Formats: sequence, structure tokens, C-alpha cells
Amino acid sequence: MMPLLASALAVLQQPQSAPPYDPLGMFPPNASHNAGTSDWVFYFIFWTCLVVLIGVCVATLWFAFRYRRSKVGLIPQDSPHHSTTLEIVWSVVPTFFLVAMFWYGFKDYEDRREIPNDAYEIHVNAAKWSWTFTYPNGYQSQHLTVPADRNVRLRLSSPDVLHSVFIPAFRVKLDVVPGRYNWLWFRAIEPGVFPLYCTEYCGQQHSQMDARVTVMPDAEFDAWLAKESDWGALPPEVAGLKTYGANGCVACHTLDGSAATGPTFGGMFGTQKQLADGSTVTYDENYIRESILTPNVKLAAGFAPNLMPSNFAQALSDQKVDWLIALIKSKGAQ
Ligand code: HEC
Ligand SMILES: [Cu+2]
Repeated sequence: MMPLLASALAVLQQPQSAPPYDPLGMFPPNASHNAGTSDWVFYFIFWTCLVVLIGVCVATLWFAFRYRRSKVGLIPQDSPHHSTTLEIVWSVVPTFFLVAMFWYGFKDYEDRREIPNDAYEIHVNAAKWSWTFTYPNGYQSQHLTVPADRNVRLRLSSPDVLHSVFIPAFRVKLDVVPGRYNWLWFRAIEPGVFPLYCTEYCGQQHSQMDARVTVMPDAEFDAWLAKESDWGALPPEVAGLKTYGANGCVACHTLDGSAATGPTFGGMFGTQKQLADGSTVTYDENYIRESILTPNVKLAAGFAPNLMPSNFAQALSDQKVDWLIALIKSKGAQ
């Protein structure tokens, strides 16, 4: 009983933004700036409830024993009608605790909703049944990597159904709602690897919708991201596939021969291509390059002009154009 009481009293000394406090070992690792605070609020409510529970049980048992029938008979005597002091005490004391629960809970809620302006934004796309994390430079991954000691904001979106992102070690959880963005933020406090789950039933493979969160030291993060995004280390057609995804070609072009807003890249390389003006060209490196950089000069037959964006000459480096050519070539007929 004494150690329990000592831990209960310790809760009163915990300030906001608290260090880890988990005397009963109920929580996963404590890895974000407000994990301690939310644990603390939990324990504050827990200890309060425990004390009240014990008080009510003891009083019930005591009254049942004290006023048992063999003692008071079938017709009990009148008891005092009321006690003002007692009524004030049992109204004011619980009110104080209820207000405290609200106050601490609300402060933590406020902290969660007020996203710092300097937060590093990572876009989280939750789709049936996987996660895609997109970094400010366009790098994409199926797992989340964040710097320690830096405010990170996740922008959540879903193209299909309701999902919910849950990182137990950070004590954060928020719905991912189709058709709108939601934001949540945290500041990881220690390097490590933690699980991330979808916690909204989203169909057959919902239970497989999990990912890893890796927290790395702040100083290493930027170098890590630069290295991961360095597609030059990859085979050119693989780098081309990444460029195809990252620069939005995927929205209009397919790789498997099927029709879309624009012509497919599948099975085209080396063929004779019909143009809108009736002439033909060889679908080779130069034709691809020209089609990307000046789309309207040689218009593919059957497609309207000005559909393909004409800003790729600025948006794509020469190297990216090379990678795209390698990609189209790798899907080609020869
Ligand atoms: C908004 C839709 C759209 C996007 C995005 C788009 N394209 Fe196109 N693209 C088209 C259309 C439509 C055509 C056919 C008309 C023309 O030739 O300009 C085309 C034609 C092409 C052609 C010629 C293909 C052929 O069979 O003649 C190439 C190569 C090409 N696009 C590459 C790209 C690459 C690479 C990207 C991404 C960096 C891209 N496109 C992004 C719509 C798009
Ligand atoms: Cu899901």
C-alpha cells in the first residue's frame, strides 16, 4: 500500500511536458515531447479514480456491516436528515478534481492542435492497404523516418476510405479522412524504431497496414534524406520510374500499353509513331526528349495540343530526362 501511495503522490509533482512517469509499466516507450504529459494526465485520472473506488467500496462494506439487520432490526431508527458540511465537502472536493482533469487534458489537447509554424512537413497518404510518406523534396517511402528534436507535422490524406494513423510511442492518433487534409504533429525525443499502425478498420488487409517509424539524430537526418533521394545511385530505368512518379507523368501516361489521358509508354520504343499532322517519326531518344521538353512541336496523333504540361523544360534536369528515356526504353518494343 505504501509504495502505491508514494507513486500516487509523485504524480502531483509532475510538471507539464513531463519526464516519463509510468510506475505501473502500462505504456509503450515514451518517445515524443508530449508522451510524458499524456501519460501523466492518464495517471492523474487513474490515481484519483482508484482512491475514490477504494473509498466507495470501504464505505459500502462498512455500512453494510455496521447497519446489518441483526443490529438495527427490521425498522431502523431515523438518521440525521442532512449535514451541510458533509455535502459541501463531497461537492467541492470532486469538483476540484474534475476541473483539474479537464484542465490538464485540455492543455495537452491544445498543444496537439496548435502546430508550430516551423514544423517540418511530411505528407502521409494512407491508401488501401499501405502508407506512402512524401518528403518536401519529393522523396517517397513506405516507412516513416523523422529527425529527433525537430517539430514534425504530418499532413494526412486518403484517396479511398477512412484510415487512422497511430504511433503509440509518440501517443498520437488521428483519422485520415478521404476528401480533406488532417494534420498532426510531434517532436520525437530519442532515436529508435517504433511501430505505426492503421487503427481504423479499412477493409480486408487492414491488419497489414503497418509501418516503421525510425527516429534518427537531427544532425544525420538531412544527409540521410539527400542520400536516399540520390537516384543517381540507382539503375537509370529505376531512377526513371521514380521521376515518372514524382513528376506526375503517371497521372497521364501508363507503362503497360493501356490508354490514358496521354499515349502509353509501353511497347513504343523503336516503333514508327503517327503524328497529328499525318507524318511519322521514329520513336527514339530524340523524339522522347523533344516530346517532353516541347510537347506541342510534334503532336501525337489522336491527342489534343496543350494537354501535356509544357513546363518540363524548366522542371526536369537533363539527367532526369535521361532517366525517363531509359524507363521508356526498358518498356519498349525495340
Ligand atoms: C496532364 C497530362 C500529361 C502529363 C502530366 C504528362 N503528359 Fe506527356 N503527353 C500528354 C499528352 C496528352 C500527350 C500527347 C500529345 C502530345 O504529343 O503532346 C503526351 C505526349 C507525351 C510523349 C510523346 C508520346 C507519344 O507516344 O508520342 C512523351 C514522350 C511524353 N508525353 C512524356 C511525358 C513525361 C516524361 C511526363 C512527365 C515528366 C509527361 N509526359 C507528363 C499528357 C501528359
Ligand atoms: Cu487503413
